Amino acid sequence: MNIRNFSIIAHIDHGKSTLADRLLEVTSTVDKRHMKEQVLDSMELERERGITIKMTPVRMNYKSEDGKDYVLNLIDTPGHIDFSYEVSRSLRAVEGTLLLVDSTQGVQAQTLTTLEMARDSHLKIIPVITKIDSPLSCAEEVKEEIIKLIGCQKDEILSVSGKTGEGVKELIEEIIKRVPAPMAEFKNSTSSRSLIFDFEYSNHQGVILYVRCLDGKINKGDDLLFVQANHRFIIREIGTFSPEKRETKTLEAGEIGYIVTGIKEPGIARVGDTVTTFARPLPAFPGYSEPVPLVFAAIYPETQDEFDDLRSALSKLKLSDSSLTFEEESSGALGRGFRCGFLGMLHLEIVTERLRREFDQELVITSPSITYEVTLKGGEIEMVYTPIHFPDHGQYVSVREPWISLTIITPHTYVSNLMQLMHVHEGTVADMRDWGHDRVEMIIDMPLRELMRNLFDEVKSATSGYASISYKPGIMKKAEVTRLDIWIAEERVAAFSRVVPEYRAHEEGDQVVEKLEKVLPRELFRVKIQAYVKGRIVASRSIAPMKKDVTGYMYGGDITRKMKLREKQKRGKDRMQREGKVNISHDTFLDVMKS
Ligand SMILES: Nc1nc2c(ncn2[C@@H]2O[C@H](COP(=O)(O)OP(=O)(O)OP(=O)(O)O)[C@@H](O)[C@H]2O)c(=O)[nH]1
Ligand SMILES: [Mg+2]
Repeated sequence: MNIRNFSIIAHIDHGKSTLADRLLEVTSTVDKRHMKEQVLDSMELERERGITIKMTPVRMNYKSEDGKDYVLNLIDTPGHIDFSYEVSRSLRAVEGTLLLVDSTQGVQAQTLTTLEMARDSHLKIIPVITKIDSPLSCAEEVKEEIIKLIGCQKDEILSVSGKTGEGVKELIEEIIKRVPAPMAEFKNSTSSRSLIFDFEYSNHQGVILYVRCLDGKINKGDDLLFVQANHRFIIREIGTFSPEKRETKTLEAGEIGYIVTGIKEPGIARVGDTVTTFARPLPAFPGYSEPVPLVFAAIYPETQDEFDDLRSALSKLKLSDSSLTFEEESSGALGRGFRCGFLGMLHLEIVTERLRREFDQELVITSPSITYEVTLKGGEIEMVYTPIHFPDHGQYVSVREPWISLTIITPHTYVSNLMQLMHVHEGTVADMRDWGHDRVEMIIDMPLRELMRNLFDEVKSATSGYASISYKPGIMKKAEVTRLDIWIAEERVAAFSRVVPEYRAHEEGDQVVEKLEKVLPRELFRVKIQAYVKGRIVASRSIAPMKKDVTGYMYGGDITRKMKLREKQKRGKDRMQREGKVNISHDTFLDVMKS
């Protein structure tokens, strides 16, 4: 079998999934009736938002110009930085990658990050420019940028249009020529070995592994072993992606496909683990580095009865999103919940949305936070992941926080705007590089927490949308931060606590309190909203009570009944004032979190 495995990597929206559509069309993998735009983006959220969230493998058959039959395995990847763990995993399953650059946009920040990943994986990189049909296409200039970036010859850069299909056939011929055929390490081995690069969960079939077969052959009924997990299972079904699952008899070294394991318990299958013949195991293939969560938020069920459901939902979701991490935690006010780690704010949003839609979970989510390393008075060092657990003022001596290295690519005109913006976010410019054609790359060091203060949107508006951003984790540095607490009706709402820079504590307190005053519904009693920092009130407002005439629906003169009702209402009010239970709706929570 002649096999070529490759992925498509690019900055967000540069046209990966659209190019994949044309590849599927030219190879008659998806017939006209089933073709739609970005057909590989099959998740509801992907279609709604027009972005790719998960990588998708698909197998295509192709007869080359010289009459040979090929099997082409393509993996489409997401472009958003929050999903770059998907990209890195896809790269280990293939021998080559298309570095796609939108010819109307040129090289962007994520072009650089994904290229770095492809280089680290020692893949054959094929530079391709796309959207050449567009009147805004600057093909020649963009080619020069690519030459500067990867040091290739001009005629190595291929040109395509995902819209018209121009250049797509030539592209496939080049993929066949340039991407090396897969090579098994253990030739003629009677054992098999496959790398797990992804998986999913089905209630009916259990865990379904997405694998790249590295050595030997696998068949239905084979007795396999997860090397790391040291767990044995029998293959229930194997197959390939077309793009929907299609059962096959065998998978051979070099092929990409799926394995149905029937395993229902979470925690056994892990991406990066190797599955091999149980009786004659081959050594584990080097796995993946664990994803590094940058943003943390605690997720609590709406009522404690739903705690187990939430745990099961998270475990299942992790089976289709291996970058999600979670751990049980509890907070006095909110009860038992989970501390979850995300790769970024969009990742957080997608996970909570999926929990809601796919698992019917109503959630309480705490303010997203980063990790702080707190040195307590006694000298112990504690990693604090949620503001709820950030110690009180006076209990710690110092705090350190993670920084990031930010890459921004922008036209020259916006550099001064960006410098100002970076200053506001405590960023310092570490390096600048000229890309020619009026574009500059800026490398900026910045505290990670600033990224969550709407930085992406602010950069977009400071540059009229012309800049692109990417980032990677940096080192830990000393931080001057403190915990800001919100009290509503004399009760601390733990979920609203946040860790803020000391110099901004006042301002942030004001903002949250003001926001809450706007969004909280009126109650039957006066509701005080206060922000506390280091035991002092830094901001305070109150919402006037609503006058609800509980007797309104009664006519006539039964005065005693009216009196009774009023009495009851008064008692209720007293109780509410005392207990201060204000019902904060889910939407209000999200609204305040986002601000
Ligand atoms: N004119 C033109 N538009 C294109 C072409 N390819 C893609 N587009 C448009 O560009 C936008 C983004 O296309 P996608 O294919 O979703 O881009 P992507 O790289 O898969 O995006 P992510 O997966 O979210 O990173 C869509 O509006 C497409 O219609 C092309 O060749 N020409
Ligand atoms: Mg896409």
